[in-house]
Amino acid sequence: SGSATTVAAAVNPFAPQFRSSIFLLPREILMDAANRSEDVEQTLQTQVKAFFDSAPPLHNSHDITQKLNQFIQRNSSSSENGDARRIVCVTSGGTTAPLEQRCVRYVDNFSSGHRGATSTEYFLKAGYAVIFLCRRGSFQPFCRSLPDDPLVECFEPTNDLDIQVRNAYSETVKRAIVDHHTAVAGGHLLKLPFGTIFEYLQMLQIIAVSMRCIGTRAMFYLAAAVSDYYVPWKDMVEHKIQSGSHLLDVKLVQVPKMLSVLRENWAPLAFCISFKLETDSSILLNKGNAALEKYKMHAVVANELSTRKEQVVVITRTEKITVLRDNSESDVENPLIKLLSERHISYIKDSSR
Ligand code: 9Z3
Repeated sequence: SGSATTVAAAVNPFAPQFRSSIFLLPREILMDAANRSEDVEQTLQTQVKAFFDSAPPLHNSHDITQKLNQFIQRNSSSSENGDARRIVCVTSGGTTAPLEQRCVRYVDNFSSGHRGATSTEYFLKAGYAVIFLCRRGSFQPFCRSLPDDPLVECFEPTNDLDIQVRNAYSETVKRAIVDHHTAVAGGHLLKLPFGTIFEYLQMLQIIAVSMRCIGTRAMFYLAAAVSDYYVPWKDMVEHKIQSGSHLLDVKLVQVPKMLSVLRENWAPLAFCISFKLETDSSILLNKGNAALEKYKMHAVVANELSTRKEQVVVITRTEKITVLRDNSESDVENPLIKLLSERHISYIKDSSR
């Protein structure tokens, strides 16, 4: 029928009425796509500039840069086996987006910091030096088996009002203090705390730029839960928002996607791993794949909120590997860090060919 012919023609680009456009179409599409990706790139650059221009400057950036340079230098001289250490920046905990400049209220992102703290311990075990960029007050390496209120629960006064470790905690406390001291005093662990999204992204940039000099020996393991939206500093009210109206009208702007900036500009040779968190497992792998493509990560670790301590999926361009913890006593981070460390070694070797 007539209408059937029309449909066939519409889907058949070789039909006579489409012939003239057949040769134009691919080039037009390409040009259009190129222009669009240039536009997207420009928009991103503009958003990134606006973000950093509007951010309240870090008050201790000089001190942070100095600590970083010393740390990187110390871990770049050859060890006993002749190799310089690999260095990983582990980000951990959630960033906050303040609603007031003199901040009383903020939007928070869920993350206890357990993943980052535990991973840091296994990275140190695997021979890495670790820059631990963590949310102030979140879980810390070597301290995760201590009770919530360690000072009053682990210690007790003696009869002459000295302090001693309670028997039940003596092994846990000793191990935490010795392991932590070994890592920090040995110069293999540098802890840098953040609170807001402004602090986090400025610090991540300083770290990435400082790590550029070690090339492929650098790894980024981005486990922090980073705000998607923020109030630009210049649009933020100075004082505490007063209650009174039943509608709080705050305009949140999208945080520019810094993962691509990290990969392309800040640390182009580093091995980069980002995390994808979802609560709906049916969309998790697709979202993980999309992040891998979009941000050109070397691997994406996909996890679902309720099972995140038992299993994760590592997605790379060629593989999808489910990583499970061995048993309820062990950590999924143990096999995960082993796998990522191996992949990092291969990446360094392949890049030096
Ligand atoms: C993660 O997915 C982490 O594994 C968790 C760890 C935050 C779930 P905990 O700290 O939990 O042990 O309690 N981190 C990334 C979360 C995130 O916000 N990812 C963004 C996204 O999924 C990309 S940067 O869109």
